[in-house]
Amino acid sequence: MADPHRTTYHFQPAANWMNDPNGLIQWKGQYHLFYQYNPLGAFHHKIHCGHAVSTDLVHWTELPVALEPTPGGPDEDGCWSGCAVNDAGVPTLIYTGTQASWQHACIATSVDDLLTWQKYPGNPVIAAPPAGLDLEGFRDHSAWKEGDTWYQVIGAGIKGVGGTALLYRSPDLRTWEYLHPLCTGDKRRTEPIWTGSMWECPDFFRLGDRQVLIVSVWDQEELYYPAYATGRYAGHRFMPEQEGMVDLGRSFYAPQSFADDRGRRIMFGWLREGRGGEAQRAAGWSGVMSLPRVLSLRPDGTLGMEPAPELRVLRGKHHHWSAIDVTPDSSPPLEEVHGAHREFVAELDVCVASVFGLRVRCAPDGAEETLIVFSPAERQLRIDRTHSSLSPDADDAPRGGMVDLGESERLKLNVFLDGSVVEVFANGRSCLTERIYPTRSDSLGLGLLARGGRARLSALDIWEMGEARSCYK
Ligand code: DQQ
Repeated sequence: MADPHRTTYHFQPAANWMNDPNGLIQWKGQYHLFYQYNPLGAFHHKIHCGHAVSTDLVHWTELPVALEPTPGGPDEDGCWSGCAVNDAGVPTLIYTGTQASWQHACIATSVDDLLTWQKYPGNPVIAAPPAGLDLEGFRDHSAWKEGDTWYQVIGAGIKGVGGTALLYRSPDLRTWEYLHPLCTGDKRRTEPIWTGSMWECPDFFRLGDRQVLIVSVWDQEELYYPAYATGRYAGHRFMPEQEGMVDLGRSFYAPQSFADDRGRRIMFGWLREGRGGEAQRAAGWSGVMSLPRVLSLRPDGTLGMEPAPELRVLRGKHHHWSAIDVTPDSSPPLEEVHGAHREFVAELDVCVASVFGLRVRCAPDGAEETLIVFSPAERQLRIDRTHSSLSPDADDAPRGGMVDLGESERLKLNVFLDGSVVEVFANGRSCLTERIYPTRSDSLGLGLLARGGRARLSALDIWEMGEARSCYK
């Protein structure tokens, strides 16, 4: 029987462990997705660089592994996260080689349109962190070119201070000179968001008339969430102006973005599991890639995020309702659209209710159900997983945060349900992604809920989603 927790339209390899997206690049019309991958099983170990391609961001073909650790080499214990650049026609990966406790920058190039990769014999190109800094971690790369000069930032933490992105420059991607921290956080500061003691996977890019820095917040061996800052970049220093969460959940992590040939900035993130290691090994797989998110800069300097419109190709049978009233005692029956792989668009018109929500993956007797709920007074969007799974192993922590709606702005939810993934986009700017593991094969029900009053939806659209099965070579 097919594994009900696997996705049918989010990318995931056929089996084994996957984590961060790496080296995202569009090359000769094809989108390339590299990712952290362990071909030996569903656990993080001796990480290789997996590879998949797509012509539409939706249907992916898994290709042979792009990089594997070289015994005795500077990446013998893992080819960790990095980015891809076009070096005057030469595709080049900049990644972190790990060797025991060492983390150092390595590069590899391809002469056959990214299919096979040759490691630079002079690796590592940056053998050690800069002298004089007491650092926690030294890994993950975001590179760009200014004139004839390459720049990159490497994620780290300055002990006792906070996360940092260390700036380097190079004439040729092979010799690098350390400049200074591009930007450093303060681990004691909690507002507007806490950014931990070390930053993984920095991603630094231009968006509109601002520069954006996204980092994944790490602290004492724990992975938290990606945070973003938009601001000014001058004198090779970054001055944040607006800061926020990239996703209000705790599954989406280590995102990376790239510019496509239409000038869009597209981001993918790793959707971490919400169940224990044993369950992951037993399933034979771990990790899912998020849907592609198109980024934009909003007028107030915050980050906008929408699902890539290419995903609409997956929309199958369509169900539409308009002007729906939901009260604590009655809501329209949605039996005909039950399922585990659906897209919803719900537009809230009037909400007198204290809580409005969608119920997904519900068992007929209510033993399992997941709630995606919005409280208008606090403008809080949450996923309530208290009853998502009868399994004691499944993470049931509530997750969520504020969707900062304007005075007369109405909530518009775009929800993607795909096996164990719930990925929510709210009003083109807030995302909330979590993993759920219903145990019962009949936990497929969908519904609406209102508490403490009436809610009216101006429209509800639900699509049965087609499969974007990856092909395997
Ligand atoms: N994953 C990689 C690291 C990175 C971390 C290792 C973030 O390079 O810091 O698999 O999830």
